[in-house]
Amino acid sequence: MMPPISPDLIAQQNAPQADALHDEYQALGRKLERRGIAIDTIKSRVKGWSVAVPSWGAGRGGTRFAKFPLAGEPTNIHEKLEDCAVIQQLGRTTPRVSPHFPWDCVSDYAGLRQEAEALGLGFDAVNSNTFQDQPGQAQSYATGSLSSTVSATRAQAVEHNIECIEIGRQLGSTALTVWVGDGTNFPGQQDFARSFDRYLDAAAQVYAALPDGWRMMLEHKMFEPAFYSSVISDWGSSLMAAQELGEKCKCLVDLGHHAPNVNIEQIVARLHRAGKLGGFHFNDSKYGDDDLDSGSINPHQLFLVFNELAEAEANPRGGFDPAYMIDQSHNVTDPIESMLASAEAIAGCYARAQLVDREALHAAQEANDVMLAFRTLRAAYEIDVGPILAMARMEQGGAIDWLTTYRASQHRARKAQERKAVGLGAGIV
Ligand SMILES: [Mn+2]
Repeated sequence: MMPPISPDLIAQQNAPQADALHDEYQALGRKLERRGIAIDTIKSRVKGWSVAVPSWGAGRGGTRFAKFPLAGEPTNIHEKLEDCAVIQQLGRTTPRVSPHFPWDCVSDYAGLRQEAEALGLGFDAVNSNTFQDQPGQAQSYATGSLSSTVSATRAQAVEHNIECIEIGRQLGSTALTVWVGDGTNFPGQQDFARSFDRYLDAAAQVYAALPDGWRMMLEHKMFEPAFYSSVISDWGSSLMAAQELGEKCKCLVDLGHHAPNVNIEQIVARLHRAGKLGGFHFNDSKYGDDDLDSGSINPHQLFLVFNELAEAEANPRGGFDPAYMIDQSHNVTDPIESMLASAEAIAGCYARAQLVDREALHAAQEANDVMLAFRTLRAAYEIDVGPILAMARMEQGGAIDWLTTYRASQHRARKAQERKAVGLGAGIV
């Protein structure tokens, strides 16, 4: 299968920029060398680091109010894979796609896996969906799903999750991410303890179906669609559930799913301490679960999260293997451009966290030298790692300037001729 973007076009776009990039890379290399850091080592780590993209992120998202479709937007998993391949071709950081069911259902999963492989892609965690009803569904999730008071509804939600595991097995995935919208809108609507019990009982049936080597990741969210209480509302509830369910169950942190101003980097450190840090959903937020592009609002917070991840990696306490995924809603941009920008922002924070002088930081922490500890951390954040990321991309066949190259490819305009128009329905929020 031909890659969606011509490698010749990428090379042609890179050529006039290569000299400047080498110059900037070498200048940054000299700067880092004075701090005792070998730039090529950081570049190698960047090349070895990756983040998954969600299949639903390839389309225009929406808010609760509206969705503005884009001409040439993908309308099925095959077209979504094609766009994800463009993101990977140009950015070289996103080799895996996280599918979502039932939207990505097909009749032949072995064929879908081959199709992805031919595009240079693999599959990451599978995501179940019990937060909305599907046509023809026997039980409604209006009363909740895994925590519903209706036993037939809980059974249906369990069955759907087990079906997702089976699909994931065929796709080469090794993780199931479970987010439930279960909760209440009124005080007194449900009993907090009994709804948690019901959730745990149903989740245990899903857990029991996990194949060897699989993980089940619980994604907490404070509010929305339930606005008074959510069953798995925060990292405390998530941790309690993961500890009760067992070794294969971990907690997943979506950056937009917390109360405003919560110290997310500390949550990361706590979950790692408990051996329950399963993975991340990256996005950014100004007010709530805004699902804005990663690093677009608060890049410093993203850096601080990666600083904790670097600490965790250096001190694995029996295991460190978090699953990284972008989880955003692209309402006003081309999703390919947004995911390329986000992947670059996330990889940039990963790279900066590698530049922290950990020995100096730990020494300053032990000596209670507050300003030195702060300055040591901040010094890494202030370094422009752009040349490292661009060099890593170019050496792997990606684009130095992914935005200009993507636009020069006319990919979206070509797809607008080939693909059927997308409907005006509300997006996934
Ligand atoms: Mn998420």
